[in-house]
Amino acid sequence: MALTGVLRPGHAQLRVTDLDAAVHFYRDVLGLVETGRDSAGRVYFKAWDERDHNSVVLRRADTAGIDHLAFKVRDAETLEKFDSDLRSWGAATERVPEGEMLSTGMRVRFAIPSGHTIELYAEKEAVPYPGQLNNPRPWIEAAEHGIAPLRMDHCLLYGPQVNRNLALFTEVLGFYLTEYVTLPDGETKGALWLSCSIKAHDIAFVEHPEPGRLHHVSFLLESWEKILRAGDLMSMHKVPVEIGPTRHGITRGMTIYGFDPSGNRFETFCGGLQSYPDQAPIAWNWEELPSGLDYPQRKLHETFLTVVT
Ligand code: M3P
Ligand code: FE
Repeated sequence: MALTGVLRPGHAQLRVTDLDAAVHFYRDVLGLVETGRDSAGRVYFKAWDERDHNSVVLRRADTAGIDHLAFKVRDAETLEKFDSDLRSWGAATERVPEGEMLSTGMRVRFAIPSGHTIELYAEKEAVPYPGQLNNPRPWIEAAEHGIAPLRMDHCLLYGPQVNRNLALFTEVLGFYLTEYVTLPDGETKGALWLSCSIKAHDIAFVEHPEPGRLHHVSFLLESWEKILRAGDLMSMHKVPVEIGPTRHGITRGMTIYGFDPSGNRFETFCGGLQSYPDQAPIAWNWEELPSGLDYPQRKLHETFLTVVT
């Protein structure tokens, strides 16, 4: 088996200011499947085609944003090894016991230099839909409810010291750099796309003075047609759309960005490059950032660099 270590982004716990409005958005407009509510009032969702119990967890709070992004690792032994490697690197880890989140095993929690909380875990209950693992249909009725992405795919996080994040993710967690943007000095990396798989990215960072900010959580769709359908649904439900439908130069993905009712940005996207760890990362010059973001329009949408939660 080639894929070891960190497997994928597993779940994002988001803060929302109005839980009912958020549940309506994530369930009925985005089309995630609600899988549970816990005694702390958190609401759990998965995408219809995901197998594990949850990939988006909503918590009511006074400000929007991301509490933590968690990655699933291969097994318990791998989790122990990462815990000790993180400590050796100088990251203070703590353990969140099994059961603190529904259907989720023990998590190793740590802060990264950009001020975000990252977690690793090895266990999450699989809850496949009937027939998913035996002669499955290509889609089920739930795949037509709302935008209905296949999975939660990646997050873009804004904060300081992204080059220290780069060191942590590559030296300790086994990620590799797929693309980056250099600042006007032509050297310093100001935006980074990192993969732990063959995806164009599993996490990305942009240098930003305020720590711990969420730029977007992204959800995978199957095709450009599904992106256009998502745009129709966003308009039907008066979801504020920021950019798109268009194509990124960076990653080559096709995309729409919009905002949930609390102001957290989300992305629905499809396609994009596949990556391998032996390939040199793709560099983008600062002046080309507009085409990196929106290739057809070559437009640096100002809100993209300034609006975060
Ligand atoms: C994505 C993505 C920029 C491109 C962002 C790309 C900052 O969000 O999913 O590929 O130019
Ligand atoms: Fe994205």
